[in-house]
Amino acid sequence: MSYFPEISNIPYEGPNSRNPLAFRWYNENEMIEGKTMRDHLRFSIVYWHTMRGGGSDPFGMATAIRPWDDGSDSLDNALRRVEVAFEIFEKLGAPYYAFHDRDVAPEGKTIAESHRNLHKVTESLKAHQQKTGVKLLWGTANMFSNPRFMHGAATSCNADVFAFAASQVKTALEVTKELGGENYVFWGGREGYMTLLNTDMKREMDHLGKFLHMAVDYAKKIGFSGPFLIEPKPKEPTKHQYDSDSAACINFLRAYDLMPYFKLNIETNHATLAGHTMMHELDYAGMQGMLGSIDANTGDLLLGWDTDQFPTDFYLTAQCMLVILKWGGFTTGGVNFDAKVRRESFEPIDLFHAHIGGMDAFARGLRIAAEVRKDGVLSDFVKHRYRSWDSGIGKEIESGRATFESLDAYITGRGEASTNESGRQEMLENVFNRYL
Ligand code: XLS
Ligand code: NI
Ligand code: NI
Repeated sequence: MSYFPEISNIPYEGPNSRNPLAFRWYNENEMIEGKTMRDHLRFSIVYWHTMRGGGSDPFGMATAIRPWDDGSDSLDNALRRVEVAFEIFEKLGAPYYAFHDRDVAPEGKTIAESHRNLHKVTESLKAHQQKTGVKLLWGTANMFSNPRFMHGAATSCNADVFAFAASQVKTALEVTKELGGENYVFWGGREGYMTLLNTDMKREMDHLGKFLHMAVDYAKKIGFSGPFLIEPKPKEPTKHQYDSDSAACINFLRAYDLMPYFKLNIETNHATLAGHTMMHELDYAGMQGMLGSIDANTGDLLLGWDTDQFPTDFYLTAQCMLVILKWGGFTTGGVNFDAKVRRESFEPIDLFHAHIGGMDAFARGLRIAAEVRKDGVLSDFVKHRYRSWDSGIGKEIESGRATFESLDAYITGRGEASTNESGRQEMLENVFNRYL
């Protein structure tokens, strides 16, 4: 049975197509830099927004009442959603999806019942994966919605809540492994604080370090080898989230000896909430070998919260892809659309338009980035800009032979530094625009 009989598999029709249900840029088998577009982009659809988002906001209830969803918390309803989800994944030609435990299966009255529900739905997810070839990019546990997590999960002041979270992640890891998930994500929704007046930050962060080590140990035990990913976000829901940006996460991982097991899952809208560009966050992670995956979306620069909109801006996607390609592209990660349709876009077909737009925006971004790299104008400029480090005094400093005394003698002999050159930002922006 089909839930979208009027929609066929979305075809690639090329840039001149006027068909809103076709790709204009995403041609999955086309080769770019020696790899298919499918393998470069590794698109993934999220269960939480696409299957569970209804458009409710602090001022009103859900607007998107899905015809297949009876609104109940029953297992039957959860299992029906799986059918719908895989029809969407398949018709869009997305090779991956991602979910939280509570997106796919209802929470029970006890934790044992919740685990049973999750295992039950996992059987169906597995069968659908086998039937369609769609794979799991990552699994995660929702440890932020239920009121028990009001003070945090691994960083709660209540040790029982820590234990509850541990049990939840243990099961989520088992399920992710069972489904062949390629990564496991931690987004610390409530891992942070509102006021230091009631918070022992040192103790909370130590607990978080312990928690993640337990996850690493358990993953080893059950043979889950995919990397763990931390998803930085600076605020919302808490005022100070511990995993605030790439630099803070990497510092935390290094301080708690977790570097070998973790990478980052970087989200565009979280980068901008942190006061950074997405490119900065990607480059910072990339230079430390910590770029794992991305949550592709975009924020509204006029609104100061996580609006999770679908990315449509080629300038943004081209710059993202330029940094991602620079650091070697994805291995286990991918372009995961952590994005939701607007509250006003309440019809099921809007889910298709949204994903087609996001996939095309990243496909176009990939094409642009590859052209920029092929011509090499930008990378040549950067290389040339740093040429004073390739020989002479620069080379001596980089190779570790220079000291304050030797540099003092060198510059005293010359009397003044050599003349600076323009950074040419405006010219480079014009060069970049040639490729758009
Ligand atoms: C919320 C986060 C969340 C994670 C998964 O802002 O983006 O959706 O991606 O827990
Ligand atoms: Ni996210
Ligand atoms: Ni987000």
